[in-house]
Amino acid sequence: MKQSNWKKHSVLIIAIIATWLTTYFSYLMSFNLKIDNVVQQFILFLNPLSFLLFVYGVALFIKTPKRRNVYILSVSVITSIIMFANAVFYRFFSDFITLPLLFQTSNFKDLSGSAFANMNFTDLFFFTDVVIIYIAMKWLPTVSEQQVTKRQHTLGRKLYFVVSATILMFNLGLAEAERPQLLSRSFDRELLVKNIGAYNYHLYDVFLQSKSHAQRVLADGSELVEIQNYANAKYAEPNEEMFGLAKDRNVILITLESLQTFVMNNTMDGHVITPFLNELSQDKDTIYFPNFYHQTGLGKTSDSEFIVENSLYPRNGSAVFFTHSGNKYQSLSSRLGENGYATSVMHANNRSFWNRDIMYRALDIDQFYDVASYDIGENDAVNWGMKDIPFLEQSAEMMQHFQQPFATRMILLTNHHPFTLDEEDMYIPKYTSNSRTLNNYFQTVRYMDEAVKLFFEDLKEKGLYDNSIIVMYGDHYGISENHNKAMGMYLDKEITPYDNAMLQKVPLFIHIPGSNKGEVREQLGGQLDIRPTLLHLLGIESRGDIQFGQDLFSEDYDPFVIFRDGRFVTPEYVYAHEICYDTETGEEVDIANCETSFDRVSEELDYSERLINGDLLRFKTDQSNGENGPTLQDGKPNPEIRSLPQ
Ligand code: GP9
Ligand code: MN
Repeated sequence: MKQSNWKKHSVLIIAIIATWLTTYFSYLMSFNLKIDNVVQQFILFLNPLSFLLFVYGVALFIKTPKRRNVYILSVSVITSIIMFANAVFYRFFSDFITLPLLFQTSNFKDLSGSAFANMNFTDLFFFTDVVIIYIAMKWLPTVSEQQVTKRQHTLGRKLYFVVSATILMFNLGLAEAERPQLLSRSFDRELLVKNIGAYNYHLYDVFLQSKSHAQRVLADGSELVEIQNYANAKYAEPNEEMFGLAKDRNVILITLESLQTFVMNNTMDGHVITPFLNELSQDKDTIYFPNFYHQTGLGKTSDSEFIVENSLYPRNGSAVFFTHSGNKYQSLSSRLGENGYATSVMHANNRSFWNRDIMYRALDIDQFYDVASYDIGENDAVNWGMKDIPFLEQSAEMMQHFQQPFATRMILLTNHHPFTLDEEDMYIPKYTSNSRTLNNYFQTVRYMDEAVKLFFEDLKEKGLYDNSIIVMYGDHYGISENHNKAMGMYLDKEITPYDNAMLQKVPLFIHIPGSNKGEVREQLGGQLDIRPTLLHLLGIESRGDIQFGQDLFSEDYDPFVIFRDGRFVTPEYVYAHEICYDTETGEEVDIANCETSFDRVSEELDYSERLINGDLLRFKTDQSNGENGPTLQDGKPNPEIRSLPQ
């Protein structure tokens, strides 16, 4: 290009460089990306460039300088917003935004509290490029069109796009060398962003989402056979001693919001954090699982509900409660319903939040006691809504009038980010670290512990205790990786990816009054195991159901926990952030030890994903369970789905 041509495009060049650098520094500032070597650092630096060259390059086709500037400025604003939104999102979810979430606007109102708590003044940094470009436009002289001939124009443009494409190829080549199978194992969004960049990742996400939409349209029953075979092979026979142990009892399944196992049997500045749960974990009637993991993804609480109901993995990169509430499922609730249980969910939030009202129909839940079923007095709400103590108190009240046997899932709310609490509910002081989130967390956990204790007393008083089985589990982490520093201070160690994986442990309590089966069971387990375990305790067969979890009490139980993001834990190894660790010691070991399990992990996650994306359960005809099993056939809506109260 001639001198004049450089001049003519100086705004464009400045724009590309400014956005490129702003993006790169945004990566460094906002995301906790694990970079191991110089090549990875270089890929990270390079990865925004190809996309920016293409998207800014469109300006070369715009003739009028004024319009061209408007276009360039718009691109810079949009890219800045993308990075800014991702950064805010990341602080809460430790993950990157995916397309379906952007369309979940009905949640934005409720999420905004958390979102605002996650914004800083320094976030203006994301718009640095916009300012630079604007100044460049004001100060640099506009060069007229005539100085360059048409031929030079076309040649220059061609060269520009050839260079852009070459950079893209170079980037992909480097990424593939660094991380083989990058695109086929795309459940790890961090890897994608690290290697192909945030913008290309979003494009790829659009492609994936459209593909999953097409999958449903194109799916037929034949795929189901393979998946059914896999599930059948994985089925673990119930343990004779445990099968039917809680037969005909009421089921009370409590979601302990954001509760992680690290607070159990632990103290904070000398204060016991979970006195009641500690005691319960040692109770003669409680089987407590300290090595049990959540397997949720972006859908968090709703994902945990999905897992417990279906023993399937939630969706990759979106909340299945939103994307697949029209599917056919063979849920825990429908199984219990067939066996004479009155099923319900109790949760003092709007019924439409997380699309619950719609999804609960698909899950065949009889009743949803939402916020409208509760009387929320002046001091009864904090943070996201009704406090756990009055919620559980009023729920126990309602339960007395339930038709028995009943199976109800209760979802707590107070121990939710940003973990705010009224003064009078603080049983212990705050922690002191650089993370307000962690500082508050201990207090809200302590409050929840108190709420559960009072609830147990209430159940006893109301005569509901002896004839029930009470299962409680933590739904997902409360403290994201964003708080590693503060966590490190609390745990008195530097937090590695191994520790982060270990921190995904959530407690599971199976409390069967009068059973005398209490023990602390060290075996591994994950949320997908809850469905088969519970069904078998109630004496309900689950053979033939398509589920990927196993009965935790089965002699054939295979301890292998797969996280939704592809990390996994076995009794020997933990795989996290592309590193293989020894489960016992947390020491790094040769990656080959973990590599042998890669196929298994991909296969299982892929089966689950295909089952959901293709809505394959609509093709299931249930032979194995005889009269017990529902007959799901041709994808027509089930006429017997009971409607939820308005
Ligand atoms: C809100 C509750 C919290 O209804 O389920 O959801 P979460 O943010 O934990 O997914
Ligand atoms: Mn939750």
